[in-house]
Amino acid sequence: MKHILVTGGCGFIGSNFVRMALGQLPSSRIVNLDKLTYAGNPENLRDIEDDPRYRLVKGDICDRSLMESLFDEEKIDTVVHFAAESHVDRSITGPDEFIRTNIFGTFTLLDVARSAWGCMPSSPCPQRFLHVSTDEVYGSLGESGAFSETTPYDPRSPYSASKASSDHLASAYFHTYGLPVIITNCSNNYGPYQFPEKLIPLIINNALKGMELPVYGDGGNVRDWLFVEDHCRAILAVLARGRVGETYNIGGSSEKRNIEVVETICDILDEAVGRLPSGMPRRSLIRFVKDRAGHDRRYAIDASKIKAEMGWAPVVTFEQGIRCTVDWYIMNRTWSDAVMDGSYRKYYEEMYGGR
Ligand code: NAD
Ligand code: TDX
Repeated sequence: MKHILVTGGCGFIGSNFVRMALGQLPSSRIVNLDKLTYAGNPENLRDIEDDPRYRLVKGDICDRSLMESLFDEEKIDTVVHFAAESHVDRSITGPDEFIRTNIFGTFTLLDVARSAWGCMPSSPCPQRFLHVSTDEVYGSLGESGAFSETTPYDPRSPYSASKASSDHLASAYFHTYGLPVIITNCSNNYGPYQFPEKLIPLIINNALKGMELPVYGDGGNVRDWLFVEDHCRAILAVLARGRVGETYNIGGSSEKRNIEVVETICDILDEAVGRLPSGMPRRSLIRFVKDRAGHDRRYAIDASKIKAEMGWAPVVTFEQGIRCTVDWYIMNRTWSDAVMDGSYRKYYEEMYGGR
C-alpha cells in the first residue's frame, strides 16, 4: 500500500489528480494537505471526501512541525507536490506569497521528506518525491522550436522565477542528499475546476454572462494547451516508471494563439446556449486590452522523452477538451458563482478595471 501526500489537492490540477489516483491506485491512501487559499476549494472533491482512503488536512506547506507530524503519523512514502501560488498576473502585483509558498514551502517539504526518509546519496531510497512544475521556467520562445529537458532556465515573471527556484532546490536535494526527486515541467492545463482567473475559465464565465472578454496585447501569444486529465495520467506514469533524478517535460502538442482560443470558446457557446440577448455573436465581446508586463510570447513543449520512456501521449485533442470544458462550466455555474465571491470581484476590478 502506498501512502501518498498530495499537496495542493484542493486546487485545479490537484483535485483532478486526487480523483484519478484514488480510482487508478486502489491500494493507495491519499492525504491531501492544502492551505485552502482562494484557489483551494474542498468542494472540488466533495464526491470522494467519504472515501476511507482519503483524508484532507488543512495546513500550510511552510509549517514544518505539521509536515513532520503528517509524515510520521501517515507513514508517507510518496509526495506529489502541487501546492503553489500559480497565477502569473497575481505574481506581478504581489510576489511575496509566491516567494514564500513556492520557494520556502517547497524547501520545507523537501527537507522534511529528507529527514523522514533518511535518504543517503550512496544508497537510494524507495520513496518518491514528485515535484510538479511548469514550462514557464524555460522563458519565452520565438516563432519556432520547443522546450526540451535540457533547455536552459530563463524565467521572466515572479511566478516562473519562484517555480524555477523550487525546481533547483528539488534537484539539489537529489544530488546532495539522495532524495528520490523527479521533476515534471508541464504546459498550460485547462479543464474542469480551474479557477476563473486563468484565461479559459475567465473567458467562458465572462462570455456566459455577456461581459467583455479581455485579450492581452495583440492576442498573438501562443500557449501549448493540455487537457488536465492528460496531465494527471502523465503524473501517474512518472510516479510508476519515472527515473529518479530526472526531469520530464509534459505538453499537449497543441499550440494555439490566445485569440484563437477565445474565438473558439465564443463559437462553442453561441452554438450551445444561443447568441447574446442582443442577437450579436459572443465574438463581439472581445476587447484587446493593455498587455501583461513581461508577457512571454510563446511556449511549446517537446514531450518526446516521456513518450519514449513511458509511452505517454495526450489522448484528448484540444477540440474535444475545450468542448468538454465549456460544457462543464455551463453545467456548473453554481461552482463558478461560489468561487467568484467578493474577493474575486475585488481582484477582477483591480486587475481589469484600468486596462
Ligand atoms: P491552483 O492555484 O489551482 O491550486 C493551488 C493549490 O495549492 C490550492 O488548492 C491552494 O489552496 C494550495 N496552496 C497554495 N499555497 C499553499 C500552501 N502554502 N500550503 C498548502 N497549500 C497551498 O494551481 P494549479 O493550476 O492546480 O497548479 C498546481 C501546480 O501545477 C502548481 O505547482 C503549478 O505551478 C503547476 N502547473 C500548473 C499549470 C497550469 O496550467 N495550471 C501548468 C504547469 C504546472
Ligand atoms: O484575461 C486574460 N487575458 C489574456 O489574454 C488572461 C487571464 C490571460 N490572457 C493571456 C495571457 C497568456 O498569454 O492568455 C494566456 C494564458 O494566460 P493564463 O491562463 O494566465 O496562463 P499562463 O500565464 O500562460 O500560465 C499558466 O500556464 C503555466 C498557468 O497559470 C501557470 O500556473 C502554469 O504554470
